[in-house]
Amino acid sequence: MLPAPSLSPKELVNDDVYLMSETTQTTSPAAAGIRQSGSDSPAIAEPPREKLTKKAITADHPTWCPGCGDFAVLAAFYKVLEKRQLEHEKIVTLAGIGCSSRFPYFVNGHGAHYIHGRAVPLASGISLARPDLHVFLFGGDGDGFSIGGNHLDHGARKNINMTYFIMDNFVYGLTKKQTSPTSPIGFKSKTDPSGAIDQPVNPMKKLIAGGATFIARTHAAQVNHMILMIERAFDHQGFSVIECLSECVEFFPDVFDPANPKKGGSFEVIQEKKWDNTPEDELRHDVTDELAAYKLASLPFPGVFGVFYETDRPTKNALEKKWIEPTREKTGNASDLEILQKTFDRIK
Ligand SMILES: Cc1ncc(C[n+]2csc(CCOP(=O)(O)OP(=O)(O)O)c2C)c(N)n1
Ligand code: SF4
Ligand SMILES: [Mg+2]
Repeated sequence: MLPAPSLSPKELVNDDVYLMSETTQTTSPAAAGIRQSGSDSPAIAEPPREKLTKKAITADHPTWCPGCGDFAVLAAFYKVLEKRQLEHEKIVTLAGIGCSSRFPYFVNGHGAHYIHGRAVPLASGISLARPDLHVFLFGGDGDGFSIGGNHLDHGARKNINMTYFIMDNFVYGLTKKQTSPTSPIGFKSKTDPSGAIDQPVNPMKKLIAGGATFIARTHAAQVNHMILMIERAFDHQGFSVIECLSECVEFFPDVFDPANPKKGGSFEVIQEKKWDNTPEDELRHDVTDELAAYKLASLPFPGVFGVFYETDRPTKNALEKKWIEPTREKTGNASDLEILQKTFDRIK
């Protein structure tokens, strides 16, 4: 189990106090926590590299509306790449379709803007084929919980290695204000002119039930907290998901103010167990307790923020590797191309 966060609650709610730790400002892949290639290729000595800066990570200028919550998410992601020195060729940034799904355009690295709702299958293929890459997936509530809801469940139960960051704005932003699966009852939109009548999805409950092995919740107005959640998700082996309340200022303004202290709300952070045998610890949250996570997920809006659930379960990546390697040996360690060629030759 990973250690509990080392930032104090004050640090977590104050965007201005985040400082990069001295120990993490390094270009060494091992020290930076970069997953090493799962292949057996001999290590090639790499020349020393320049420190990765925000400038090098930045690609196109974001095209979101001024004030959109997604800008803060991008800034938090840049910070993590910079802090962990995650080189361009070691990451892949993927997305479906939506305003939030424009994300890969703005990150200098491998990336793809894919079909609406189909980003999890794409990410799954990349994750399984390229264990040396860290797969980051970004998208919206519509992409993740509506059209892609089924894929989300299967990525979760298979525990495929990736970090999925869902920018939940309770609306379809790109297509200009339709009810989304997380829109609250009564929300007036182009699809529900007299107010939504359907019970919304509870993302945390869906993810717990689906079998995701790391589940967290954050808010785009809390940059330090977002950074911490992304890092925790990145360090987790398996299907890690973060739901982030990210305001659509155009089509659902102010909806997340109740969780924003700068707008009179309250941002309540989950206090995780420290296992220090103190009476206070009895009240803290055990992230490995699925039922406790479910209870937290049942709290009324705006709920609480932090890690709801985390468990160790073998990833599909690791399980597949166990039979891919002996099978490869049987072919005399032939390359993918050679195996493909042999298959074609057989069916000629
Ligand atoms: C198969 C398919 N169905 C519908 C659409 C239209 N469409 C594009 S984005 C979108 C919803 C976007 O909402 P969300 O995922 O919440 O992202 P946001 O724009 O709010 O960030 C829809 C319905 C599409 N592009 N492809
Ligand atoms: S429409 Fe909403 S979600 Fe889309 S860019 Fe504008 S503010 Fe952001
Ligand atoms: Mg949305």
